[in-house]
Amino acid sequence: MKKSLLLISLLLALTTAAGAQTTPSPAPRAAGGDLALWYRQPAKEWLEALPVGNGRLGAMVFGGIAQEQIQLNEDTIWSGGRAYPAPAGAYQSLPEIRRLLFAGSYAEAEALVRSQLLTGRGEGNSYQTMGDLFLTTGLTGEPTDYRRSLDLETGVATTTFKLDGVMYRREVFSSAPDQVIAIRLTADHPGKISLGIALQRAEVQIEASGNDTLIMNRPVSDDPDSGVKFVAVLKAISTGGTAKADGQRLVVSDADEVTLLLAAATDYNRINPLAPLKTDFRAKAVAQVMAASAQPWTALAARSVADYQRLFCRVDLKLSATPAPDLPTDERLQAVQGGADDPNLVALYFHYGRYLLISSSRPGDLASNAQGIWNKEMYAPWGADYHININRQMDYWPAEVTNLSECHEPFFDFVEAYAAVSGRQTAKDYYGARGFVGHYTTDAWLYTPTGGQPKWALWQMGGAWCTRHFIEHYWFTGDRGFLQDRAYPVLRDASVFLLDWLVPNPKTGKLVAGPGTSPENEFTGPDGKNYCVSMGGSMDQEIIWDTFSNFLTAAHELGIEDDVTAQVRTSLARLALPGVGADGRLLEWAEEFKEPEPGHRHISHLYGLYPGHQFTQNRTPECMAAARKTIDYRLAHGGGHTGWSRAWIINYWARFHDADKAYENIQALLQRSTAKNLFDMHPPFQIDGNFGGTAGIAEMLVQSHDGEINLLPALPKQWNSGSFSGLRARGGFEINLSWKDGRVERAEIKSLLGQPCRVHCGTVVKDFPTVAGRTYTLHGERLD
Ligand code: FUC
Repeated sequence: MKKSLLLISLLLALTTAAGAQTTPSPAPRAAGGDLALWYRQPAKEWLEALPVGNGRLGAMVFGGIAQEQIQLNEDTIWSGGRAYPAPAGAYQSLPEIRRLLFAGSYAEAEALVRSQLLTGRGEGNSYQTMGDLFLTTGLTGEPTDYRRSLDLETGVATTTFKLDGVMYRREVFSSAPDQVIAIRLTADHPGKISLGIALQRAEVQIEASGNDTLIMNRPVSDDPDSGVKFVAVLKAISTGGTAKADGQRLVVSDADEVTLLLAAATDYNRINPLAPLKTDFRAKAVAQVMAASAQPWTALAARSVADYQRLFCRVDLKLSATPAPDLPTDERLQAVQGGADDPNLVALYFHYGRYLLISSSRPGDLASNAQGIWNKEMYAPWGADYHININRQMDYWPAEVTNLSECHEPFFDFVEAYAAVSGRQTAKDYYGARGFVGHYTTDAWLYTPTGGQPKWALWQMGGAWCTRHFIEHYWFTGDRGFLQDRAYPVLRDASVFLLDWLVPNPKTGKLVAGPGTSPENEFTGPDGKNYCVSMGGSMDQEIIWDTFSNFLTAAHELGIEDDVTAQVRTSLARLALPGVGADGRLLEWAEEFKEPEPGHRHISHLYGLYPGHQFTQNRTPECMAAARKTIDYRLAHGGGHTGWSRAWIINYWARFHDADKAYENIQALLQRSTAKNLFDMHPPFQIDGNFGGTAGIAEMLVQSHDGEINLLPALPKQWNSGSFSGLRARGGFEINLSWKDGRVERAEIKSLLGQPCRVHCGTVVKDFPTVAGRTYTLHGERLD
């Protein structure tokens, strides 16, 4: 979109009378099309099934006729469990490794890294399936009027079909208030529901209790590495017909209606996972099922939907003036894969991202893992672990801007526990440093040491990167209690580690991190061989710049001045910053090396562009020009080939205000990296791209990282008319906006904290003071 199309003048109307301008309530929703995924056939494979979740309990619904499969998850069911301490004293080899690296002796340095530093474990444990629920219906024949859908407005997955004159209906949801997965099977004729009900999983015992309950139990063992112990309790409540146990199954015959309620509990201790809970978790699951079964279905559903909508309905988004076509989601995706534009599908993808975050990350739960909470395997790809060299941070990019602050909380809990339970110990034992360290990955056991190949394992910035989420939460919410009790301590802890980790480059005197890597990438050394370990890699320097800056901001806000703030300020001033290469690209390493994989999926050295804010057009135009060349070069060499990589690129282009390129990459995300159920594909399935894509769409519509709120900074022509409500901006603002023919029609900015506001739209900038609770309206007016 040409900037001239956005040339508008903004007339500022200050709300003075109470009630004269009320906070806009969420816009009314169109039922179905715009807010539902739907299909004309059952899922043939897991990546076609539809996910439901309450943050902790997840299910994938297949919608089969003769057999319904519902694959189950509980967010703490992980293999492993033992503490793996960091090999102590590894730091003794650091001076020699650094000396070799500064001298350009990469081969010798990497040999020492392997033998002295990387003696810990790498990844190894996995998030696991809780098993499958199979419902054998005995129905045969081809149904008509088949429809399988997931309504994002309610969080309910529904399957309906007609067979032999009977209309069948199944509904599935995962209730947060009642902590059960609830399934109801009905028909429009009495006595038509007959079912064999079975649970299935490896490594469990399954037993029937009475004629209506199945209990799946992963037994307690003395082996501290034998995984989380759990119990799942399934109760079948039928109306009419008969119900009986048959071995490890339940059999319901000729019922009018059947409701299944499933609860699960585990011995995982969310505060300190290394000390399993001793409580009676079986009793807990039984009590949850009993409490849920005491409620009528309508009440259970209404409670779940109301709770879900409290979060979901805060935001609306329309990217087209016309409603979505009444076509199944897979057919629309296929059309986009064939080159079509479908702005409503992009809006659906955005809503789905929010849905997935609400469904996989509620306060008190474990943070979203590589697959959110949805995984069918006993050993998932990468163990579905907590990779923190991009992936898990990306999961939380949409949390604040799309008004789901609460869903960010599991990540804060996770990072704090990670720092406290093992991150500090590892910093001390491994590196002889203060504070806490995190490497490239961790798991439900909060593992912080590292091991394996240096290319991914030797990277110490994972923990520090996670701390930027804390300051972001403060910027969006203004929560000073959070700043004082949570953000400041964790930023301080990360900063003191970094103070101890930095060393002067003997040639320049500047402070550099290392030995480290640029996540998962390699360079060609002077001897023509490929290496990965160096000093002062650009991403490390940018993360340190960011962490120090964020720490100093937090300290300033709290009025804290002490030795640590003084040291951080001094080190920040001496910090080496990324250079620019002969061809004008931002350098990925401190020196200009040849790159064996010029289209590498990690474009780590643009961290300062997004999620950071070190590089902006206003403050660092030269870095922005270099960053643009970097990204063009990567893309020209095949970059963006994983879903999460593509999603990151969308956010990069949004920060460049380049609507066309951002849009091109949204199309590519849908075309190359999206499954039929709209799950992001690395491949395989990895949920980070869903969340990064959602954040990228928001970033195209509103930005607030550079001291101002920028409205529609990267609006592509394909989204010519539309509206959003409820998006949030840093400084504590909530924004509703409508646009037509590429021009802002009306923007309502609600001030939540009474901070001064600077709004930027096209070439127009307005500054004004605000009062907390008031809404300020901007009317667009054409100048051209
Ligand atoms: C990062 C990426 C991989 C993958 C893994 C889970 O290390 O480099 O592509 O996404 O995380």
